[in-house]
Amino acid sequence: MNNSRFCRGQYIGGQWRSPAGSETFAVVNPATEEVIVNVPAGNRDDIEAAVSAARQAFDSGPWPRMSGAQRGVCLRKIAEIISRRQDELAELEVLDNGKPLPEAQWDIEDAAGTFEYYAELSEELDSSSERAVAVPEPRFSTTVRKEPIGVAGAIIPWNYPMLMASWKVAPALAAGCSLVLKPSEITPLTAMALAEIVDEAGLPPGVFNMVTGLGKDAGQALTEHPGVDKLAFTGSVPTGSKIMAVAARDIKNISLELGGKSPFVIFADSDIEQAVEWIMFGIFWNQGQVCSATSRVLVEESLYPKLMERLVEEAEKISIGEGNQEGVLLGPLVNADQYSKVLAAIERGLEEGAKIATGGRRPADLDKGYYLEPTVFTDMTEDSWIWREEIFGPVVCVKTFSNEEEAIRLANDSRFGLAAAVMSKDEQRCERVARAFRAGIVWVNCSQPTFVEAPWGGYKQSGIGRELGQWGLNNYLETKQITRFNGSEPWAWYIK
Ligand code: TXE
Repeated sequence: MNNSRFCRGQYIGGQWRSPAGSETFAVVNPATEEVIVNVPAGNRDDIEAAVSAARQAFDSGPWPRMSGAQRGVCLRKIAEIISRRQDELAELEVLDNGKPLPEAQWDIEDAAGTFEYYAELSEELDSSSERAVAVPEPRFSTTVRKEPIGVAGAIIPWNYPMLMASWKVAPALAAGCSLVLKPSEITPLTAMALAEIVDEAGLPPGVFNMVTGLGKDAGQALTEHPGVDKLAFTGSVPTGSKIMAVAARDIKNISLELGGKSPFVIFADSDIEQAVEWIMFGIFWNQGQVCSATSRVLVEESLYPKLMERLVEEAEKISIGEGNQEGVLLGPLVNADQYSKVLAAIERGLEEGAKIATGGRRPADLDKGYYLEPTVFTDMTEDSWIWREEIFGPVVCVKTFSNEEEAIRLANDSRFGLAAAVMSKDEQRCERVARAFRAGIVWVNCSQPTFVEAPWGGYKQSGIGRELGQWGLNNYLETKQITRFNGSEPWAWYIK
């Protein structure tokens, strides 16, 4: 692999610029624990340059003034290039994040699909961004316009590097914003490739900028910068909370997509094979490093023994290894920190008295890389740490319930509210439970399917706002009313 392209600096104002400082950080392959490349650690000066380029592009450049259709052409071009480079991008994602190749391929396809979808929404803006609203005074007429919000700062995590970038970059561009993207320092490679792609697509300089760097430096500087109008963040609750506090200082618009501890309620009339399949998809996909992972499984008592037997059997069959090996379904966790965090959570679960039905250890045949067996916990108490907190690994907690009311109570008893799932052959019961869940994303008889057309985001501490669909576009739009006086006489109060 040609690594020198990852060392050339930051993408600012339509070109690769030497970094302001000389600091770098190591990007590590989680399957081998070897350093892939050292990447520039952007600092406050890099962010200053990037925001100022974005500001100029927004305040006086062509992008926000173009028609939605013209912007749509550029977005489609980006989608095309992503599709053309799909194999290379997927391999990069495997190297950087560790996920199995078929999952990475899926992510890259979805990223291209996201740009295509927002190209359409951008085109639609030409006819939908201005509309009249009826006001009761005949001498006045009012129209409401949707306008781009300005310069966006997009801060993204490491679990779906390319896809999370596309969920923010595509709608921001469609709306007419310019932006600065700050990828996670753990997985910056596909964001750098995205800068190459945007460059090839020929966007006006400064519309898209990308700065690699640590959260505490580049991330913090971007959050604090007064030239940023909107912050879009996906990541942990503590970092989201810090960003919200900083944004409060100058009343920046924010959207936050944070963690979860999502429940999956399975009633006794469910098909066991289907239930096991969806449970595994809900917690072992992407090594369980999924914000919406259904990591708390609630099973009706009478189904529990049989379901546990099948779940353990199937979990033990999962092939674990390097993401680029054929047939591998579970790769390594993303880095040493995440690995020790998940191992510590398992330790804590055992100390709390919970039991491991399967997993919980490094696979015997893999002595390098951040590998962990798929892990199933049982017998945890309602107030235990592992039942209540996000682990962000291939670790599922299974608990029983005796009736619908108890299932709903246990499901909703969480500070999070990102996703929730229910399974039963009784459609009416599924509807009742779906409505009772306090969560932004609800799945019935499945777990995890995600569509770019539907809103994505959480209740409670899982975040603020929604990504994807029309809601994702609205994140980057301001609303302006223009009210016109059409009367011939003066307005009334002072001149009689
Ligand atoms: O997240 P952070 P980390 C959860 C998961 C994981 C934990 C920690 O539980 O174990 O978060 O992961 C940038 N100002 N999720 O440490 O810190 C940082 O550089 C501005 C859930 O990676 O939230 C990165 O780009 N930015 C999540 C991004 O924030 C800052 C996905 C996310 O990092 C910053 C990932 C600061 N002060 C982890 N500090 C999900 N919801 O899907 C850090 N950053």
